[in-house]
Amino acid sequence: MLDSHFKKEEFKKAVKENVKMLYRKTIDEATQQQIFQAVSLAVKDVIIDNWLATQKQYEKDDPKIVYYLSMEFLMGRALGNNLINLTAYKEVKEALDELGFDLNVIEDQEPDPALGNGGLGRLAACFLDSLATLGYCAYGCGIRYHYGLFKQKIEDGYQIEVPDNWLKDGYPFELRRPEYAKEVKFGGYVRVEYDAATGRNRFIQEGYQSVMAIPYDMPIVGYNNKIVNTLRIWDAEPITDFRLDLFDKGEYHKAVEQENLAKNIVEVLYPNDNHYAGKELRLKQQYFFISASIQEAIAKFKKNHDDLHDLPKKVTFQLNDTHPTMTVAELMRILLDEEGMEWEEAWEITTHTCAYTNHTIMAEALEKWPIELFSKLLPRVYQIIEEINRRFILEIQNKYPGNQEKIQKMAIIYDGQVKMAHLAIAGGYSVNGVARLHTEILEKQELKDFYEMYPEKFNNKTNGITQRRFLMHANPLLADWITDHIGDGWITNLPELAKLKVYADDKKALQEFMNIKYQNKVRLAKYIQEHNGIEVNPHSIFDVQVKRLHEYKRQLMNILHVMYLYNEIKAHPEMDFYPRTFIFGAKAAAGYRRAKLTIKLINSVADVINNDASINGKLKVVFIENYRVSNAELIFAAADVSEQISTASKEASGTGNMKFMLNGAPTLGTMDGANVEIVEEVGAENAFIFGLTADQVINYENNGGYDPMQYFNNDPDIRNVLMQLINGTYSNGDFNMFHEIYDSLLNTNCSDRADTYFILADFKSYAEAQKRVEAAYRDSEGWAKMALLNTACAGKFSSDRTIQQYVDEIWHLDKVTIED
Ligand code: AZC
Repeated sequence: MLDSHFKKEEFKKAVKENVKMLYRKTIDEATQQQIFQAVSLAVKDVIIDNWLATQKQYEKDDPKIVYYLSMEFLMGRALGNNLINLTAYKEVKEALDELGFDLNVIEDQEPDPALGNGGLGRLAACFLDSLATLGYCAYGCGIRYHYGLFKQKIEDGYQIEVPDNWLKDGYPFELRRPEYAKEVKFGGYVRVEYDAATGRNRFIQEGYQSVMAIPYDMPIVGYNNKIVNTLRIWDAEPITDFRLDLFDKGEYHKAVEQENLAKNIVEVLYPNDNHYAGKELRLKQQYFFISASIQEAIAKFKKNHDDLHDLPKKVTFQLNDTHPTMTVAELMRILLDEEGMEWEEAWEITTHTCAYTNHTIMAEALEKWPIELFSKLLPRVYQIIEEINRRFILEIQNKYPGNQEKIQKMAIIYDGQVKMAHLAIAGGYSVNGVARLHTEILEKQELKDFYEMYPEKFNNKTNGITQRRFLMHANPLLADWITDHIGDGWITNLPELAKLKVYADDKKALQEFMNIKYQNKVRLAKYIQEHNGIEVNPHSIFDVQVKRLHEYKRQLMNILHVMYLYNEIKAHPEMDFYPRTFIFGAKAAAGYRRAKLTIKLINSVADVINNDASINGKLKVVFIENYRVSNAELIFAAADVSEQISTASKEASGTGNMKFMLNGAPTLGTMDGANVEIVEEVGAENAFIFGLTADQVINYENNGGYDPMQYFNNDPDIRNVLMQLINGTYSNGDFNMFHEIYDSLLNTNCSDRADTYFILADFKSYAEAQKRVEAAYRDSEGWAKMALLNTACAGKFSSDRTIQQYVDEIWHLDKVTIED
């Protein structure tokens, strides 16, 4: 493609024209940022034609639509990805070369849109890519946060959060669509009015404040198929025109409040991953984007269908975790209050249109809103939820007569709280987990009662990632090598990677494969040198853990093990030790104290070890600042070892694990999340598995029987490392600095359970697995084979496969092709 559209000379001309039009400059006067804007505009021009054509085709075919509703879309940069999917990357690179610019440098000018925290938001982004590539009609619906996830700076080893003003230079790929604006109402009260004509009550919200939701559309380019879908993110603006009456009435204060509401609501993304903070503004954000999205979806449906009873045939609302669960109530509100339906028919439509994905079993992530807050902010929606709850409890009583415990455990409103997961399950037709193990735990443990009541709703959809970004764009050397060997079918059919297996014993191929890894390591080493001022040896083992910082992900176990290795090397200087570089990248939620202290610990350990000349550079520790999608791409391509070491049962799936595997890094991990399926695909001999199983962990938890002190007492290595947390080894003699971490493991001083995440229980088994890694790496041919097999067996983990399963088993969408 771009085939017919893309002509190099025309493109160059367009870039020059754009620079002139936008900045009144010639291209040699323009800054790199200005060139980026001009190039993006030229690319957008091509995209817009396809976008229009896609729209036309959808109007003609009237396919079923999925609305992927998500508080988070962690898109990463668009320019490179769009060029890849337009199959114009190489041509544009050449064209820019001829103009004297380096496409990589131009790409680096783009802000990295971080409208998400971690796995959940990045999954949404991969799904959009796959939906467009597979030719399904899909809209991503979210929020246009003015500030994305904070930028991380490290100062004196501590994380500092800096605002991410990603819109400051203007974002060339977005399109403002004021003609689709929607009003969203908050607060006030509900007046009930009897309507004699229909014999029914009408519910009218009065005394409310409202904001205008203004959509911005971003194109989602499918791979080589001319399809361009839409990510629609909503901005908020005050309704000045509507509410001038308030000024007139002298209600100045109210009018200003309303202005502020609009300003605040979309200001910033909450920086929590897997954690519920219960802030009122967050609830406003949720209702804001859901109300706007559902209103728009219904308006669109009504444009070319006249019977809303057909909605489930034409529309699915997929709820990305419980954050968009308001959908259930908002859809009911529209059907009841605006469309005048009876409860039963509205409920029938709603429960066949909504579907829910669960992404975690972490209790602290469960959304439970106090009814006081909820009912004040959303009086009518709350009434509807009360009625849903009343009827749901009747259903429970019907099924389990006299069983009060069931009601207590399953009610949507209980103990003064609205339980969003319960609403999502009761109000939808599908509940899915994100990896096989995770879905099993949901069914047997976390959502057991719901599973027993509605087994038919439950299903698994193991996560996936897009190979277009995480192999083609992230690792062009490997992508080209693969295409040279097995053709380019893998780009849209990842299981074709299995054809690489025939090279597992081919010395030349293995050498080439590892040579590419080496070049990627050199590329990352350069980045680390530039950004951290640390020199790392590209011949050392690159052992990488990059993901959000969370206790359950156990970055702490990793760094404690590094401390242990360092002790070993110091104690046995003669010991044969293969050089290792431990690479970390992680943001901690701004208010997560212990996670931030873990970052400080990693940096402190790095300081001591990296500056100890006596170990001859055998060990290096690097904390990469501001881990995000753009540098992740460099990191995955360069990794030798993929650290996936969460406490078994806690990581719902993980998707970083898949990105490493795809780029030829074996997994060092627990039997958790999708690791289980990774091992199943690649074989246990091509991964390094250790630690307690999910069953063992759950068993300990249910029976309260784990005692970390026994490991501390009986294992001198563990004791030694833990003591170094409180004897100043890594804190210039400050005994207090890391005391909290020490306490958290042994519960000498803290309120929660000791070592909640079983670090001491798994420590020795982890250290032993690390020894196996080292031994395996020494056998360079054996390692090369293992690395290559990881890539060859990654076929299952494409988000194309995941999306096809959602389509076949939940959404039932129609495939669309663009007619020329
Ligand atoms: C994450 C899970 O922690 C991660 O294991 C999974 O791969 C990812 O979702 C995508 O499914 N969950 C979250 O980021 N957040 C919440 C609230 O679950």
